[in-house]
Amino acid sequence: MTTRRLTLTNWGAYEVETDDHDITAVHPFAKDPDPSPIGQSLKAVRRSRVMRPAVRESWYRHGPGANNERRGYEPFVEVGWDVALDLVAAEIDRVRTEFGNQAIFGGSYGWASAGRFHHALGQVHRFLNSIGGYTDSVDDYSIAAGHVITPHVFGFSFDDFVDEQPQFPEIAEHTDLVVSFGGMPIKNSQVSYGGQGRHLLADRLETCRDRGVRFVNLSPLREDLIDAVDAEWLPTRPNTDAAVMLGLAHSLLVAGEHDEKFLASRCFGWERFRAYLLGDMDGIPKTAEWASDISGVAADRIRSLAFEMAGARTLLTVSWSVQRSDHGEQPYWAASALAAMLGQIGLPGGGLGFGYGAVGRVGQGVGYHELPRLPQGTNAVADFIPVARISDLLLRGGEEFDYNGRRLTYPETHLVYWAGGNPFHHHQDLNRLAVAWQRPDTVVVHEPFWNALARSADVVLPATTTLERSDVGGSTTDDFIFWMAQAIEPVGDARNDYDIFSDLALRLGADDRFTEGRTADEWIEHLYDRFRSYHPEYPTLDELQHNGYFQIPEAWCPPAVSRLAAFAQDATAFPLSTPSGRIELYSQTIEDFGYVDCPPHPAWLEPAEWLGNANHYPLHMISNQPRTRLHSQWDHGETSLAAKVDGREQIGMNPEDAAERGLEQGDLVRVFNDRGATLASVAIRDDLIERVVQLPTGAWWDPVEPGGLDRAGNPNVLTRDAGTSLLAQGPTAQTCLVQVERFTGHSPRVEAHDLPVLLSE
Ligand SMILES: Nc1nc2c(c(=O)[nH]1)N[C@H]1C(S)=C(S)[C@@H](COP(=O)(O)OP(=O)(O)OC[C@H]3O[C@@H](n4cnc5c(=O)[nH]c(N)nc54)[C@H](O)[C@@H]3O)O[C@H]1N2
Ligand SMILES: Nc1nc2c(c(=O)[nH]1)N[C@H]1C(S)=C(S)[C@@H](COP(=O)(O)OP(=O)(O)OC[C@H]3O[C@@H](n4cnc5c(=O)[nH]c(N)nc54)[C@H](O)[C@@H]3O)O[C@H]1N2
Ligand SMILES: [Mo]
Repeated sequence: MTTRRLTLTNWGAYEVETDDHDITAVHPFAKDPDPSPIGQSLKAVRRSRVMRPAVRESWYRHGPGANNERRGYEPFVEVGWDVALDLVAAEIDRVRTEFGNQAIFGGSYGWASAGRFHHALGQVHRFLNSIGGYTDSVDDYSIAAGHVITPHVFGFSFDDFVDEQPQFPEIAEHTDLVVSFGGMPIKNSQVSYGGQGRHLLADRLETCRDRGVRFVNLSPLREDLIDAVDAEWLPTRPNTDAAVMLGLAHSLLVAGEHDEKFLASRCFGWERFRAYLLGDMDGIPKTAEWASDISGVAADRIRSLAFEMAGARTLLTVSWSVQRSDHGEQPYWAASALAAMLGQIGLPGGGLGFGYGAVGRVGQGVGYHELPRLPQGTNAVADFIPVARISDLLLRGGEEFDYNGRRLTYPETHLVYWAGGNPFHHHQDLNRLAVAWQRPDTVVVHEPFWNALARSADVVLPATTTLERSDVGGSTTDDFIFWMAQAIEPVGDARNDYDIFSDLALRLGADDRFTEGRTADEWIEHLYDRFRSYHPEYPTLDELQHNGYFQIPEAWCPPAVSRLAAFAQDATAFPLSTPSGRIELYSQTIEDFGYVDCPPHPAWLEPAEWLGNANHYPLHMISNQPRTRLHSQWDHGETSLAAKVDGREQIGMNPEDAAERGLEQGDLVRVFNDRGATLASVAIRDDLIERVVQLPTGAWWDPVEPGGLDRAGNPNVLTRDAGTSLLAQGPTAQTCLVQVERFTGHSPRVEAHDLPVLLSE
């Protein structure tokens, strides 16, 4: 007999069809007009699974710290749950007693799975808080530089900025011209943190086009803005956006097309920024010609575009990827200054917005609403790292570092605990991470799958996937709430993160604090009932379970009110929370930090690696988000595998660059630089500018030996591990030069999805 049950993923809702045992089909949620193909990969739920708790052989036989250099390359001993939990509890207790809780790194960054209760990050943080605390991480890989620079410029948080920026219905109605740096990739909007009921971006963009909105796409890749909007593509060299923005700003200034009144009444530091544009300080006027030399965009087009922007209701958009680069704070600040010069910030459909298309919720027009939430407790440890400083933390314990005006110290780390993220996916310079990873005494990981993170652990505890448990699902800026019904029994001996932590908390004397006496199902009921006691208009849990989902009426989550609109109307009554009360085009605060790599006004700073200094490694690699998966999740599923060639990723390459190397479609190539090398299959594409190659993220890291060739096409063996600046310390994956050559050796089989060698006790 087959049964269909509704579930929710970070890329949308699906009905999962099962027979008595297996998933037989996956059907997109009927209300979703544009479902993501990634859902089909859920059928691989039994592949590459961690079936039983497993302990790295040397660690098992000789204890913490034994042969750490073999992490990632050793067999595992499979053990029973009691043995594994005793080992982990004893090790946590040893580390916290001998070194203190700051010696436990539990930042555990990652996307995990949808679900309000069974969310691995919420679970691991609550657990570590209950046992005395841990060193945490702040910001994220998505938008770290944006998080840190936005409050300096606008006086409120980046997340609020994104919620309050013009939404698509408003853009369709009011905007004439959208000038987009980095585009609005539809494939990216398929994903949303916590999941969403409907995918609407393609439809929203088409509505804009039908209403006559004109789109300009400044990006190295044409497909970043869909053809359906008839966008004008201005091919732009990677990491040169700040220069183009400055060239546009200079063009406005010298033509007198800037809004003096807005700059005088709504901005602070215009004189300083103006002097920089004119070259008063460095002798370099930031002319359209200057910007053209750097970016490759024609000077005439920069000038004419500036005038078009001044003459129309213009929305400037900047993708999140643009700030994931060396000095990534600058393009965001420069865009803010350019929008200020146009004087349209706060006007309907005008001004500036970040990350339309980055994830589904951006610009969707659905306001914030509450959802059940697992309390996290409080962390007794004050130490933290900016999230992308993980290798530095492990390599430089005891050393000081700078972050947003603070001088902090990396604690010494003895134990790393990870649940719900994959640093061997997300971090840059994986060969460096692998060296840093040898430092701690112990690494504990909860994972459903034998990916590179699980292989690089000492103790792997098998976790269930969404399909193996029930939960309430939804995200606070989507208009659906789901009952995520368990579809299959747990695979192997997998357990829910919550149940694993409950048993550990019991062993560590924190049972009451962690569980408060509730089972997982009791928690879900408790959290939902408490949520509903404030919102009696929502369905009961029984009703939700019965109907599968609930669509929240529009009136219950009105779009956020724009503070910038109020400020634009009356700057005295509604000042911004910046030191000046205005938009800061110059920041005394940042000046006082005295950072050599973050000037006090928007500026163009040459990136560490870009086409302007590509001597040794001549190609700029864009490692963007994969169309066929969420990061590294379900890399072993059918949607992901279908886009690979011989099990490895395809690298996009311009026909000229391919011809220069004698390469043809499907050829096997080695992509390399000083940091590492990986294999990929050539995909020739003419929608990519010359000297730029594109290798999506997410292939499970598959090195032949420590520090050696990666077989699967993981771009993070090539990317550089350095912060955007001392201000944000954000990741800079998009600042990366490489070389590509034909691989002439014997083509090694990709082993990424194989199981490690498993021994019995
Ligand atoms: N080169 C390059 N690198 C990048 C980026 C880039 O643009 N270029 N982008 C960066 C960005 S923006 C991000 S957000 C990061 C993403 O990096 P991550 O969020 O770390 O990547 P995921 O692959 O989503 O990792 C989630 C892990 O959680 C596991 N998991 C899923 N559900 C559960 C569960 O219920 N319990 C447990 N215990 N585990 C579970 C999955 O199997 C998977 O291993 O990558 C970053 N890395
Ligand atoms: N299908 C799918 N969707 C996803 C994800 C996924 O894993 N899979 N991950 C989600 C996550 S966690 C995040 S944070 C968002 C990220 O959203 P983004 O950061 O917007 O995504 P990317 O795909 O990294 O980059 C988008 C485009 O930016 C362009 N670009 C790169 N560097 C530059 C530059 O220097 N200048 C200009 N002008 N353009 C540049 C590239 O051509 C690239 O295709 O995506 C989300 N959406
Ligand atoms: Mo992200």
